[in-house]
Amino acid sequence: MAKQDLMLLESDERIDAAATRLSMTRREFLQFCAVLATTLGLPQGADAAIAEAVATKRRPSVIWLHFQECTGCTESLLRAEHPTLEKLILDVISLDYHETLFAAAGHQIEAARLQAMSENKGKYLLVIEGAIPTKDGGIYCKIGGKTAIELAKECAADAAAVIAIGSCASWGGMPSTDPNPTGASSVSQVLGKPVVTIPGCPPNPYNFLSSVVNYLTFGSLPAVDHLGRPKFAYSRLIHENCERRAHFDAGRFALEFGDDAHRHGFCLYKLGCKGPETYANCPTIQFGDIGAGTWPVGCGHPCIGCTEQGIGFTKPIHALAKMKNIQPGVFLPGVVEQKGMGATLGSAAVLAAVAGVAIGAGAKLTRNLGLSHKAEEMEKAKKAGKPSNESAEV
Ligand code: FSX
Ligand code: SF4
Ligand code: F3S
Repeated sequence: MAKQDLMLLESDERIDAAATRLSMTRREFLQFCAVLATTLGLPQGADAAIAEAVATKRRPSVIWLHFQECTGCTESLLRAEHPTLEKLILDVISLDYHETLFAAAGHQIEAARLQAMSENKGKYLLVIEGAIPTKDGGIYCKIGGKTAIELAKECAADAAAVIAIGSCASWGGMPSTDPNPTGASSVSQVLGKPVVTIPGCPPNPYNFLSSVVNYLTFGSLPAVDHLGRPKFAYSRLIHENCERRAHFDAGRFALEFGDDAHRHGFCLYKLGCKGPETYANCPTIQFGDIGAGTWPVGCGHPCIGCTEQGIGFTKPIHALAKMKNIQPGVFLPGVVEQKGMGATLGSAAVLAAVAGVAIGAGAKLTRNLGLSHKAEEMEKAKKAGKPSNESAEV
């Protein structure tokens, strides 16, 4: 659709009705559709298609199962500061089974699940929150007398698509942490086939909403990477879009929580930030709808890599991240000598990277992180009045 189509929809009664249903003005509703289209990385015109789909299409039935987890995924959907998000999610899907949100319990809720599954055979979306314990026949998580393994397989059999929401369902997450006493496994391991995964502990609710809106509008879930993660949300390292990246490039690091550098908003790499090895859109999409800076690094805490298997809940919080991509940010900061030797050394490495010797520069950058650390140690020693005859070189 062309751009003016979205404007034409402004006078469409169906859009008015959808906006009223969502307690939004028509303009807010259309803006929201434009934001979703942008989030999904869709071409021009997709905003109009999304608006029409949300306003007119039959909402897909969703069966939502809970296994080994903390219910944070559901909480993050429902506890958005801005009430619209939760409303939207519950408006674009027909939530036909959800253990924590349903007033019904026991036989009633089991009957609701079976009814929704048979009425929407082959068409419903199955969303699984939580890991699946597989040790000892799966006895560590049972609902209505059935193990999580049995329930997942039964519900997946006639589903149009399966979404594993949260890191627990995506790759085992926190319950699978060593020594993994219950054999907590991912949905795809248990089903023996790939599923769409939306990792994060909790995941960003917009990534779920955008995936479902994609399904509603185009009849399929968004394109995914080799781990089943929607590419629109997980194709960039956190480090690539981090608001503190300029400090990283200039070698300005916080060394302790609460030190001057930390209070100045410098890079958290040396406090163990896993942004350089974690794929997610946290810095761009942020959390909670309450303005800039509302994501872990924005709030002053290093990223723990909660979306990334092998990093979150696995690698110690203070361990340094591996540099997966040494490309510098587009906007290089000016190098300020008074920021200390670390600044000069780190920045020199970045300049080497710009020069295009990718592998060599990568090695150099990593080496220089060490050197800048050395330089900081030397500065500390100098301040403490201890003699040091070491010289740092690039
Ligand atoms: Fe909790 Fe969800 Fe973490 Fe897991 O999110 S927020 S433990 S990813 O399954 O409820
Ligand atoms: Fe941001 Fe962390 Fe990268 Fe520093 S290391 S720029 S805090 S993502
Ligand atoms: Fe998780 Fe890191 Fe984002 S801790 S929420 S992946 S910033």
